[in-house]
Amino acid sequence: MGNTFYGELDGAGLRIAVVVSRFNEVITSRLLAGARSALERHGVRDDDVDVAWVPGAFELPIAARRLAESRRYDTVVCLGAIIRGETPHFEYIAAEAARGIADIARDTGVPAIFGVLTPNTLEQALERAGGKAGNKGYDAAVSAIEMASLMRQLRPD
Ligand code: INI
Repeated sequence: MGNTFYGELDGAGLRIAVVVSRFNEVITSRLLAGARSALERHGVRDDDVDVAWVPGAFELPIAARRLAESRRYDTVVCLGAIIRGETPHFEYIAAEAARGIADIARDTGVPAIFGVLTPNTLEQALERAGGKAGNKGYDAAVSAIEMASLMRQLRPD
């Protein structure tokens, strides 16, 4: 029987970058608070968490890529909120954010976590940012810890 690898939810020693968009800040600040809470709860030191703010979700990939390429972080968490009702170009922004973030992980090998809400309404966004549907920022940070741990185990050396 071969090995089975899985990431552990122990954040001790991990260095994490969070990129968060200012657009819909009432939502994204709650996602960030959720992410910080998850990181703290899982043992990531506050000094090991760097945060970069960008104007909107469209700009998440370029900042996240710079951080990933720095090799200073085990993982980069991207947080944003694109609300369908607010923008006719919802699809363009959402698609670019998703593709851009996926490309970072593929191109750099650093896990880039998609913590971007794409709800139909502000109410739905609030539900997912600390409301009755939980906090997707918290969930994104937990995924980041799991992936960082897994990637450490899967190192070629
Ligand atoms: N950016 C978001 O993060 N969410 C949105 O809902 C949104 N809307 O509604 O337009 C949005 N637009 C800004 C966009 O991300 C860029 O910052 C802007 O187009 C400049 O490139």
